[in-house]
Order: sequence, then structure tokens, then C-alpha cells
Amino acid sequence: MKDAIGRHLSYSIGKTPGAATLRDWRMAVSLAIRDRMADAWFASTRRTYEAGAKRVYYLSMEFLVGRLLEDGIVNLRLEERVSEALAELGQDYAEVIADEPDAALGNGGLGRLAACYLESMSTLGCPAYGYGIRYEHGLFRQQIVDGRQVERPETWLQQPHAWEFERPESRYEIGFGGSVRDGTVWTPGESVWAEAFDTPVAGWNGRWVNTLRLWSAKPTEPFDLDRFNRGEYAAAAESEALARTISRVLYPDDTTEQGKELRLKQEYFFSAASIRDILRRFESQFSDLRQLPEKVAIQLNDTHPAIAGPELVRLLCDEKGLDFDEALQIAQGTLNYTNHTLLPEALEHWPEGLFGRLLPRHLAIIDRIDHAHAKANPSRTSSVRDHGQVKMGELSFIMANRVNGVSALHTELMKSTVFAELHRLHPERIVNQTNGVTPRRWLLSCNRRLSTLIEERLGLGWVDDLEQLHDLEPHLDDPAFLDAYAAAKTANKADLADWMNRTQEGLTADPAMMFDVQIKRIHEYKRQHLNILETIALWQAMRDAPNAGWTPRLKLFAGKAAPGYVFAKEIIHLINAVAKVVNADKITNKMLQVAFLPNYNVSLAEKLIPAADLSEQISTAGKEASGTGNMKFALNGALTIGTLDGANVEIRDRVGAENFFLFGMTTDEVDQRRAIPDHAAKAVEADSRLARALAAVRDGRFSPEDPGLFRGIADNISGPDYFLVASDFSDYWRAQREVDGAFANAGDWTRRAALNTARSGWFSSDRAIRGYLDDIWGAETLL
Ligand code: BZD
Repeated sequence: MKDAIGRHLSYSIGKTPGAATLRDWRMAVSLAIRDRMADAWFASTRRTYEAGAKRVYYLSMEFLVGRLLEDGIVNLRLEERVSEALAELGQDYAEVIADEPDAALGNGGLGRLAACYLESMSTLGCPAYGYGIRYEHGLFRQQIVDGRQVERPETWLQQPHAWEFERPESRYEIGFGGSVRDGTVWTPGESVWAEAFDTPVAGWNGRWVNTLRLWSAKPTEPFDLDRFNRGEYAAAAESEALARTISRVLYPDDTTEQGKELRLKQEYFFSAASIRDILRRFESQFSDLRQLPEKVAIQLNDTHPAIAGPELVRLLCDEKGLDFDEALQIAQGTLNYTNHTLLPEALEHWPEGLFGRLLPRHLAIIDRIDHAHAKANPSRTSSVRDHGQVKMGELSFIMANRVNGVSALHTELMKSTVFAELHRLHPERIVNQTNGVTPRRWLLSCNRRLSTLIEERLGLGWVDDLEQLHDLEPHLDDPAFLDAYAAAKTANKADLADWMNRTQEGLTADPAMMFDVQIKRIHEYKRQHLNILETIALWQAMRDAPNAGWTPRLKLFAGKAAPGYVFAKEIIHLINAVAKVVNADKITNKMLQVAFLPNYNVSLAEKLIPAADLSEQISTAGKEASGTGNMKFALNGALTIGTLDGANVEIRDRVGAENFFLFGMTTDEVDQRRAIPDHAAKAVEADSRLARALAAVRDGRFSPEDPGLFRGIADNISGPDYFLVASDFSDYWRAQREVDGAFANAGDWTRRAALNTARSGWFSSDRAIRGYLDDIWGAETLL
């Protein structure tokens, strides 16, 4: 290992050890690790060909992979060798790992899920490719300036990326616009190249390695030499810049649908390149396109790649010469669609004018698909085209063999709400696949102390068979185990506290406090404002009775708001304003501290989750499709305070109701409550704590220099309050006081935390991927 690192430092990076920077060392280590994936990578490809196996293609606009070096080292089981080698080279292992920028090619849960699934597909030996976009700029970097979110561009590709292989020979010309002649001959008005970059994805033990193939947009005509020679330098580079715009930046909106032309271009760009690549690979091995559903399964990660359906039909008809009905049947046998949200504002639809201008042939194909579907289902009343819009959810549904939701509750709501009619027509099509998370990243590597303890008791079988964590339960009767479990948590908290106290002005975190953590995108339905309101009420109660024996708490928040989501940004501002006042209060600041940690990303999650005591999963029931952070917390021994929403329901079922703090309305109660006139005002009137906390927000207690600053938030909560913060407040307060009492009994708390770990094995993404393999893809694993 030492030689391999040294060789890469000299011959790949071109530095001597004396001149090498931390980045040079990190690049050298990364290349040495990447080398060791190569043979298994080639072998995986060879085995797949030889077996004539079905391949799985996971199409996703987002892959939120985070750092890759530690992942590679851990999965190849090279930790000791790398840390020894680095020590001998005079380098610090942890520093080298931490030098890597996150690949933030995703917004949140949907993108992170895709990354966990890729890793699990490799662990299981499922022949698979991830297909996405190689964004030059990932999700923006969040700065907090005077308490407010400020977005800065993210620049991970400004330094060389160690993990990818450029494949200039794998490129496709992707057209846009233009016209259609004779009904089928599409002549695009402009085009760009989609060029492939491949990243190997190694599974546990490095036995199987799949490929993440990301497309980068390149101009078909590099630059205009004539204009350049005339001195028109900017104009000469214009078409080049325009082409590259397509893969320039990740859209930062995770819930509101934008309807921007560039977004549709991105979607078509990567879907079309992926479909062509899939057909090319298929045809290099098989001759009969009717075998496609037998040999290929394509998973659409939400509707963002939905245009892959019409594109596949187009290629089969217009280029391969199949008739339409056969092409449609093949496509429907190959495609599947995962839905990640029921929020109406997030369901993708495109104005048909824009759509038809950019993809004229596809619009015609969509109409034919829709007509064919309507003809086969005469009782259908809705259609893909509706009020001048093209609805991508409907399109995905009718083009898919299987449609799935991401938690049991979410799947049932899909059936009864957005897809009610299509479900009636196709009752077999919707299936559930509850989300999962990879235990390699989300326990083994992010929580060394706990995973070492588990290894001492159980060995390492749980790492790729996470239900083995059940075997921890007998150890809960061993006080030494519980002590060690508690010690691991405390040490994780102490590390985090040290780091926060160094970096967060005004904060004094003490590992003896309860670490109460809410980390996720900032959104009204996730109700960070419910949490901060309870924080305010708690602070007020503490001031009233400072000696009432309060359980000391650190309230931690982190998350990004979409740049255009004004209310979410105000919530961030309020949290920071509350933190400033509360942390400085001499009466309470030993009992209550508040922090908003900037720039939440995968790496920060890896620091926070192992140190959490309490996991906040407090969405308005019916709105959080699943959640995956909730699973990571439970696995790492945080207890959940949560509503009956998304996968919380299943987490509670598994860890036991007595180890989960439930509060709030159910989905049915939410609907009923909304129908009550002035529901929020009534809730405020009924709860004096809530009224008082809201008054403090409204009257400028946290913004003395601008007393009206947060009035909008207070008015929303006591007025329209669509997400029912006010109506759930009292029960949330009650549950939080139950948490206080439980935490005060340290021994019992540890037991309940350890039970969360022992009973969370089902939430492995390996289990989820087995579900997809069996129920959706019909594919075999080759390990
Ligand atoms: O997907 C999330 C849901 O909100 C979670 O409940 C669920 O656990 C995860 C994984 O299934 N949805 C997203 O993260 N959505 C996005 O990030 C997104 C991105 C672009 C456009 C629309 C939504």
C-alpha cells in the first residue's frame, strides 16, 4: 500500500513527498484504492456477459454520493493497511479522508437513496448501472450570514476528481427542437454531445463492482474560428458555453416544480443518452429487441427521467423499424417508476408548447401512447395531456411495468389519491418498496465506536446481513454491553461537541446534554418551525422555573432551503435568531442550547447521526413519503420523536412503540382538522404555551433591532397553517416532556437506544434492493 501510494504520488500526481500537499496525498491514496477496484470491475462485467444476465439500469437526475475514499477503503477492507501506510508516510488518515470534497450531486433523500441503492446492488452482485448527470456544480454551498442563508456555488470539479474515468469514445449526439417530417423523421434544430464519465462502485468486500455512468454535455461544434479571428471572442465561444450549460448545475429545488426549459433539456439529455447506451449494450449481446424486457430492467427514479419512455419507443419505431404497438409493449415491459412524493406542487408537468418545441416527435409519441392506453381502458377519464400540460406522473405510470412507493403508508396513499384511477385500472401495478440505507456507510464507517462494539459481540456478519443485529438483544442483559454502548455514544457526542464549540460562535455544547437533532431539507411539511416553536416554549418555561429539574438539551438543526423558497429561508433565520438569544441567556444556557449548523451535506450527516440521542421526524402526516434519515438515526441508537408518517410507521412497528415517542395527528385526522374553520386560531387559543411562544416571535423577542421581522412566520402558524403546526403543538410538547423524563433515566434510555439499533436491521438498502429484484426487476444476482 505504501509503495502504491508512493508510486501514484510520483507518477500520477508528479510530486515528491516533500512537495506534496494534503490534496496530493489524498489523490495518491484514492488512485491506489481505485486501482484495486479495477480487476473486480472487469470481472463483474465479464460475468454478466457470460451469464447472459439481466441488467438493471437506475436512471436518476441525482446521485448524492458524498465522499468516496473512505467508502472504497472500507468496502475493500483496506483500512488498516491504508492507515499504517499513511502513518509511515507521515500523514494522518483522518485528515486525508476529510480532505475530499463531497460529490453533492443531489438535493436530499431521493439522491442519497440512489447512492445507497447503487452500493447495495454492488454488494449483492446485481449487474447494474447508475445513469445520471455529471453536474459541474453540485448543490449550492450554504453560508449563514447574519443568521440568513446565502447560496454560494459549489465547485467540486475545480479540482481533479480521483474516481472517474472519462470515456470520450462513449458519446451520443442528443438533439433538441427542429421539426418532424412525414410523421416520423425528426430533424433536431440543435444538438449536443453527451459524453460518459464512469465511476466504479464497489460493494462490500470488493467482490462486485458496478458502474455509475454520468453524462457531461459537450458542444458538437467546439467554437467559431471565423468569429474568433474577427476578434469576437465572446461570441466565438457562445455555442460552446450554451451546450455546456446543460450539465452545468444541479437544480436546487427539491419540492417545487420549476417548469424551466433548461430542466427539461437536462432530463431529456441524460435520459436519451442512457437509453441509447442501454440499447447499444443490449444489441452488442443479443439480436432480438423483443427480448429487451427479459434482459433489461430500467428504474425511473421519480418522473425526472420519464421522457426515457417515449424516447425508447421512438428509437424502437423510428430507428429500429418496429411497429408502434410492439415498441410500446417492449418499453412497458422494461420500464418501472418510483414515486417519491405526493405533494401536488412537486408533481412534474410541462406546458405542451414548451414540450412540443423542444421534443416535437416525443409529444406526438406521447399522444399515441395515451390514445392506446385510453382505447384499452375505455372507462378512463384522465389523460397524460391535460389543460395544456404534459403530466409526467401519468406518463410514467402508463409506461411502467411496476410503479412503487417508498413506504407502506405512502404506497397506500398513492393508491387512494394521485393514482387512484390508474390504480383501479391496473390494480397489480403499484407495489411498495420501503426505502433502506446502506449499513456500510451509515453504521460501519460513520460510527466506528458502535460498529467496533457490535463486531466484538457479533463479528462482522451483520455488515451485509443487517438483520443479524437482532442478535444484540441478548447482550442487553449484560451491563458491560450497555455501559460500552453508552460510552460509545458519549464519545461520539464529545467529538461533535468539541468540533461545534470550536466552529460555532456563541455555542457551548456539553456531551451530558441530550443531543436533539433535526437534519433534512428545510420545508414547511417537515416542520422545523414546530421544533423551534417548542424550543421557544421550553426556554420560556425554563426561565419561569429555572430549578424545576429540566433535562438539559442541545437542539441541533441543519439543512438547506431551496433558494427561491422564502418561507423556508425565514425559518432558518428564525432558528439562528432564537439560538443567539437562548445561548446567551445566563439563566437557561446550561439547560438549553440551540445551533443551526451550516452547509448540511452527507459528510455532516455522518458526523451528526452517530452523536444523536433524539431524532426529530415530525412531518405533517401524509406528507413525508418515507424518510431515510429516520432509519439512519434509529440504526445508530437515537430514539425517534415522530408522527405516523412515511417509514416512521414501520420503524415504530419494528423497534417497538415503547421505544419511540409518537405524537400528532394521523393522515385522516389531518384531513379532518384542515376542514375545521380557524383550526390554527383554535389551537393557539387552547394552548397558552403555544400562544406565548408565538407572541415572542411576533413581537420581536428574537429580532429586537427589527421587531416585525418574524411576524410572517407567526401569522402563518396562527392563520392558514396548512401544515398544522399549531394543531400538533400541544401533543408535541407532551411527547417532548415524555422524552425529558425518559432521558433522565440514563440506564433505561441506553437500553432503548440499543434496542433501536438491534431492531433496525430491516432498514438496510440490501433488503430494499432484494425487494426490487424480486418484485420489480425479476433479475438475479451473480454472487
Ligand atoms: O425522497 C424524498 C422524500 O421527500 C423522502 O420522504 C424520501 O425518503 C426520499 C427517498 O425516497 N424526496 C426527495 O428527496 N426529492 C427530491 O430531492 C427532489 C429533487 C428534485 C425534484 C423534486 C424532488
